[in-house]
Amino acid sequence: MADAGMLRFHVPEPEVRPGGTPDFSNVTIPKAGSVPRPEIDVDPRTIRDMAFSIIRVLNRAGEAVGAWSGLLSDQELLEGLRHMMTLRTFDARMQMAQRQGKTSFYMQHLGEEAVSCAFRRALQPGDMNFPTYRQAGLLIADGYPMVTMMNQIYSNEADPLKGRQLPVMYSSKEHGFFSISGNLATQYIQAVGWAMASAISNDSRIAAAWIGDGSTAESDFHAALVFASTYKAPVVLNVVNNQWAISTFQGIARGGSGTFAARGLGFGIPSLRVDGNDYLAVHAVAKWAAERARANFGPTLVEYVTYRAGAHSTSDDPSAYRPKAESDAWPLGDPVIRLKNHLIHKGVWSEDRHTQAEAEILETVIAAQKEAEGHGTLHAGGKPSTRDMFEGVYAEMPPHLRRQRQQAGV
Ligand SMILES: Cc1ncc(C[n+]2csc(CCOP(=O)(O)OP(=O)(O)O)c2C)c(N)n1
Ligand SMILES: [Mg+2]
Repeated sequence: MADAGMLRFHVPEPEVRPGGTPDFSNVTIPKAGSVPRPEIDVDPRTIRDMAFSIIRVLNRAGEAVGAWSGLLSDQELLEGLRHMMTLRTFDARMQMAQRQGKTSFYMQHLGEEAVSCAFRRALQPGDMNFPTYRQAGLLIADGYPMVTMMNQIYSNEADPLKGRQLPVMYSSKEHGFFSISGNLATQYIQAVGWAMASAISNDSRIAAAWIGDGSTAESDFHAALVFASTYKAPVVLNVVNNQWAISTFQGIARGGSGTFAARGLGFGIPSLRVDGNDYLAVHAVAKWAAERARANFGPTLVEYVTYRAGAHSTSDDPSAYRPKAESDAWPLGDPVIRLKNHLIHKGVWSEDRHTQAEAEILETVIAAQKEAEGHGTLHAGGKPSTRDMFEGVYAEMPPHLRRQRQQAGV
């Protein structure tokens, strides 16, 4: 018997601190192709071990292997590579625009591009995502205009949200992208509710909920799992485990649980883990989960194992809380390089074509940026009108806002 009488308070500690040597020896990585692909009507009790493994398709040699491979054509994979490269370039330009004072704030996806870009491909028109701020790939991969995204980031006169949302909090019903809520984890209850409504009205559209590792500690996450499992809601429950929640390491939110995916097991929800930096694996698992939802088998919880290579946002400096070279040590590599190598291995891509594509994409992003800046930036050019601040939110404006609008003279 240990320490009878003396209680100790437990706080999970990260493996390393700034100045230390990055250490991911606790991340067990199964071989690509080693995890079987069950039928979509599988009894969840028989696949519990999948919540502790990692589904991977791309191996170190750049080959696609195993039961989860073979779903996408070369053309689709080349398109996927372009989506991820576009998102990365878009991020780099907008990050720079923030430093130049053209917007107040930006959040990038560096290292996580495969998750949202590949997921989008598993959905159908009319399906609805309830995203966080780190899934802009859902829009890029669905052909949403970059200029419109930039207009939102600049809060300029062409911003469809008219400056009422924080930069990067896009919204597009047509592209299945529900208005982003800054209050994290609300996405889960909203998505499950939307999915239940879709089932109640005998519709065919499914929902996708999005949450980060840190935000799973919110009670909304757990409440959503209760409803999703009880009513077998047609929803894909995505957990993006990028190892960090601003400066808090994933072990705090995960606590004593083996994995985030394992949270789903107590609810009887099939729960899988997937290599989030493997475009093919992300797509295959997303498709499996979407098919389950569409066939009335209910929710699937998917944990994407990835790494946030950049800062949390333009307001964050990760050198204060993690070793500088930690992202280089991340064992699942870089999603863009891995898909590029796969396509080169298949003989449908080359280093030269990649370099050329990078230049073309940069040119397209710069052209979009010029167009958006023609509509204004944070401190220059066109702005939404003061009147916009009062409109489009309430069906009937409350008296105190009516008074404020009068005071503002609009
Ligand atoms: C309910 C709520 N609590 C706190 C915050 C402040 N906040 C913004 S981002 C963030 C970290 C979230 O980390 P994670 O869920 O892992 O997502 P990631 O940023 O890594 O994608 C926090 C605490 C918030 N936006 N909403
Ligand atoms: Mg996180």
